[in-house]
This record gives sequence, structure tokens and C-alpha cells, in this order.
Amino acid sequence: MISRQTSRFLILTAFVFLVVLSFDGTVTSSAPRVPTAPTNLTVGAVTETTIALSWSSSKHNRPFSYRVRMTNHTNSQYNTVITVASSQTSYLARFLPMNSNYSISVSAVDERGNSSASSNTVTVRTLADETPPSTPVLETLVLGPSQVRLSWNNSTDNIPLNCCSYLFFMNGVRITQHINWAAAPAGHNAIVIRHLAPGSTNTFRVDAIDYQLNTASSNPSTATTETSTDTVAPSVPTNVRLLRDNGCAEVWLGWTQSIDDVDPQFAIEYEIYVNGVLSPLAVSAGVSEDFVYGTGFPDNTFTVKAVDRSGNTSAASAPLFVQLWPC
Ligand SMILES: [Ca+2]
Ligand SMILES: [Ca+2]
Repeated sequence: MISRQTSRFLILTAFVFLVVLSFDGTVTSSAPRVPTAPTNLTVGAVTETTIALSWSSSKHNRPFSYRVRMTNHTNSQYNTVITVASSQTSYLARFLPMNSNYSISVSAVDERGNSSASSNTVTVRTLADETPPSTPVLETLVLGPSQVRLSWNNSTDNIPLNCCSYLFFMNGVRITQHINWAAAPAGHNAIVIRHLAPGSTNTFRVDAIDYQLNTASSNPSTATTETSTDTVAPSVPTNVRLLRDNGCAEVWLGWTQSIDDVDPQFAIEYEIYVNGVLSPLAVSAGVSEDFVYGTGFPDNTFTVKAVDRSGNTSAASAPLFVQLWPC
């Protein structure tokens, strides 16, 4: 039989145990279930591709991090949610599309996934790019009676990876034909303008253009080609044939080289026409084969013309018919 003293001891022990249990349960049930919402979300500096954000911190008794929710009003593909450590109350959003409206809010989420309410929402528009690329500095070099080399430094843009394409002008008129891209030192570009009249004086210009079509025009540069008395074209290339078909409509053509009344064979250039249109690839001199892309699928007709240093051009070779398919 349990004595009265022992009973009192057991009752007292049970009471203490219950108090401890109760106390512990009280602590747990009174803890905040979710972080407090971040407040005072504010937009700082805005550029074409960046938005600076800051906010006042959340409070919580468990570890948490922030979620910056960015909603693009124009294209939902740019919507994003970024996680930011709780030690940080600012964020620089980068690589954003230009000239775009965003709604942005921040919330705090603890390690159990409990989320606070959202902060205030801010709306902000990234800037439009209205700044042209850097101005190209153009130099010209006469390469003979019918060609001038243009070289210029690479332009850079205020926006990374937003630049540049180049347009070419002669005497104020844009030129798109008879342009050979040429080797140039690092940081520079070069093209050779072909088929200029011997002894002609022409003024060239290069425009650098970013993807928003902001344009920077180079200095004008004037060049006078060498004079020439050669008015006779080289002989017509013969034996035009398919040397190799690399697939994907990439082929190597071969031919027998032409002869000119004035120029040595190494100076004679060969133009390849694909379905009647001059191939945009660089034209080479002194070669008996060259690379070209077919443009008609499956039917392609290739012809070759020879050009001397004075720009005199032979008639087209006999056509070569080849069936090709793109990849
Ligand atoms: Ca720009
Ligand atoms: Ca000639």
C-alpha cells in the first residue's frame, strides 16, 4: 500500500511534469507562424537593363529568406522570383529587357515554407536604349584600280551584347554588293569594296547600329582608285564542277582558271553565282575551287565569272546543275 507521503510525492511530481509540459506547449503555440511582411519596398537607380531595390527587413523566430517577385507587364516569359538571403535587404535586378514595365513585391519565407504577406508593390519601367554605339573611326586603303579596303575599330554600346551591325555608304548611298569581309587586327573590322571604277574618287562611310537601331556614323574617308587602261575581261572559267558535297547544301565547286590580257592568274578573282545571285561569301583570287551554299531546294544552278584587277568581268561559265537539301 502506498503511504500518504509517497502519494503526495507522486502527485507533486505529476504536477511539476504537467507544468513543464504545459509551459513548453505554451511557448510553441504562441510563436509567430509566419515572418512579418517586408515593408517600404523602394526603387533606387533604374537603367536600361537594371533595377535597384531595397526594403525594410522582416522579423521571425526561425531562419527565413526573401522572395523578390518580378512581373513583366509585356511578356510573362520575363516573370521571375529571386531568393535573397535574410541578411540582405536590397537587390539589383540585372539583364532585364529594356523599356519594360515591371510590378515588384517582396515577401519573406521561412525554412518551413511559411510565407509572410507581400510588401507594398512598386511599378517601374526600365529605360529605353536611346544611346548610339561608339563612333567608328574609318580608314581607307586603295588596293588597285577597282578596290578599296575600309577598316574601322569595333564599336561598343552602352548596353552589353547589344551591338553592332554595320552599314556601308559610298558617296552617301548605301552599298550592299561586292563587299568582301577581310582579315583585320583584333578589335577592328575590314571590308574590301570591289568593282569600283578605275581612277574614281569616292567617299566612304560606315554606320554602327545597335539592336534598337541607334546609329553612329563614322568620319567620311575619301579614296581615289588607281587608273587603268585594261578594258578586256579575263577568259570565261571552264570545267565548272562539283568537287565535294558536305551536306546541308554546303558544296565545294571547282573550275579551270581563266587567263587575262594584263593580270597574272593569281590576281584574277572568281565570283560564284547561285541561282543567278552572287554568293555573299568572300570572293577569292587565284583559286581553282571555292566553297558556296546552295539557296534553292532542291534545284541549284551554279555559274562562275572571272574578274581582273580593273574590274572587267567575264561572261558566266556554263551552268552546273546540282540538287541539294538543307539540314
Ligand atoms: Ca545603345
Ligand atoms: Ca583584263
